[in-house]
Amino acid sequence: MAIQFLFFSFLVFLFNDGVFSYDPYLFLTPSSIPKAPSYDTERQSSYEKIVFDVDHYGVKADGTDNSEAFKRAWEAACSSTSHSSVLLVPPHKTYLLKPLELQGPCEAKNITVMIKGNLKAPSERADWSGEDVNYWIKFKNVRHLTVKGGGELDGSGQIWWQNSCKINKSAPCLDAPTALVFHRCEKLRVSDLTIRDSQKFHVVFSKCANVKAFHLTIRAPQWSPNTDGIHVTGTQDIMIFNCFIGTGDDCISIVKGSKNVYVKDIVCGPGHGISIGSLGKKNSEAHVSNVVVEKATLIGTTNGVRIKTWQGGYGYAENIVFQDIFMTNVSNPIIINQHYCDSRKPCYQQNAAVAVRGVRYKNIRGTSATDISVNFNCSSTC
Ligand SMILES: *[C@@H]1O[C@H](CO)[C@@H](O)[C@H](O)[C@H]1NC(C)=O
Ligand SMILES: *[C@@H]1O[C@H](CO)[C@@H](O)[C@H](O)[C@H]1NC(C)=O
Ligand SMILES: *[C@@H]1O[C@H](CO)[C@@H](O)[C@H](O)[C@H]1NC(C)=O
Ligand SMILES: CC(=O)N[C@H]1CO[C@H](CO)[C@@H](O)[C@@H]1O
Repeated sequence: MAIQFLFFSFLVFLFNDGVFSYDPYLFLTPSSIPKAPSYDTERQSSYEKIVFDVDHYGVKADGTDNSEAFKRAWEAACSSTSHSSVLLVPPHKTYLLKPLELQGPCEAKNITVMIKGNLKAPSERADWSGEDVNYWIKFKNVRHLTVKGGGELDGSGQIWWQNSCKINKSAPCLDAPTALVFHRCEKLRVSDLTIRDSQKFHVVFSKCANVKAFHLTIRAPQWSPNTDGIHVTGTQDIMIFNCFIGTGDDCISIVKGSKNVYVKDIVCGPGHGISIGSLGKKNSEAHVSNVVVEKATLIGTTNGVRIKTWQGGYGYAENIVFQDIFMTNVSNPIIINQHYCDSRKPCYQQNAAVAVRGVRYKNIRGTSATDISVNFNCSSTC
């Protein structure tokens, strides 16, 4: 069943004194509205640039692990005193990489990781034994970092999905790696890459600031568990634009500690849609504010634009704008769920909740796969 719907401009105000308004920016001060993306990040600089080609650091193309060679190349690029240092992964080759952490701070003022070739994760979970299972490739504490190049990162996630407790109901619930993690990176640009079949989330921005992520293609099968496309946590001033994301979980998820998040021109599906949350798990505190999602197209996703909170948390999600969004056959086009519960044990009734306030929906249209297109499932105290 496809139900036509069209919403033009309405504002939801929960957990507050029922103030209604039609001014889209009433709750956003001009400085809090993330700026529209500018496309001039590619400007050539006339500064000195030194290229470190991983092929010169002992890589093997025989299908064995190359992470040690990549680490040596990274150390050379990172400690270079040049203005601009480039770590090059040459085209037309596939490099097998075990879990790899590339750390700053770097001497080089600007560092570019130019991934022209393909990177492939091991297909055995044993390659993570004794390693941190939270990532496959991780950048940590790097400033002025650019990662781009047109190449592909393949997480070889099948073995992890099969053994996920969401797929195999008798398996224990264990963690799985995120394909590409950026932790505490500032002035970060990530673009022109394909990331597919991640073990868990595809790309995570954690405690980063000043980020642009664009021209990314992210793909995993619809049934793959927890394979969020882009996950934003504890990150401020981030723009995500011009991306194609189709996975088994949220296209984009924005969670606690994130502020000034601007999402534009996203094509999403299959998957669980664009999500703020989940927030407040295990009675935790969460704050998310100033989020704009605009010009998105969602196709066949289980949710469209969603805010999800667990019972019992505290904090808030506020100043959120969803506008100019088109959906086709989406099961829950507009949803706020304050009874979110994604655990094996049932969640019990609690009164506390993360407050949801100042949410604006404008010009959202398309078809719903169910006969409910707007679902506000509020906490018992709203
Ligand atoms: C499911 O998990 C159980 C417990 O870990 C394991 O014994 C079994 O082989 C798994 N089944 C499949 C189909 O992987
Ligand atoms: C619409 O979505 C429903 C539920 O996800 C699915 O069963 C159905 O095949 C979809 N219809 C079309 C035309 O894609
Ligand atoms: C709201 O969420 C609760 C808990 O998940 C569920 O039992 C209830 O059916 C939901 N209500 C609506 C209207 O979806
Ligand atoms: C192109 C680029 O990222 N340039 C930066 C290099 O580093 C200096 C100093 O850290 C920045 O001011 C530039 O913007």
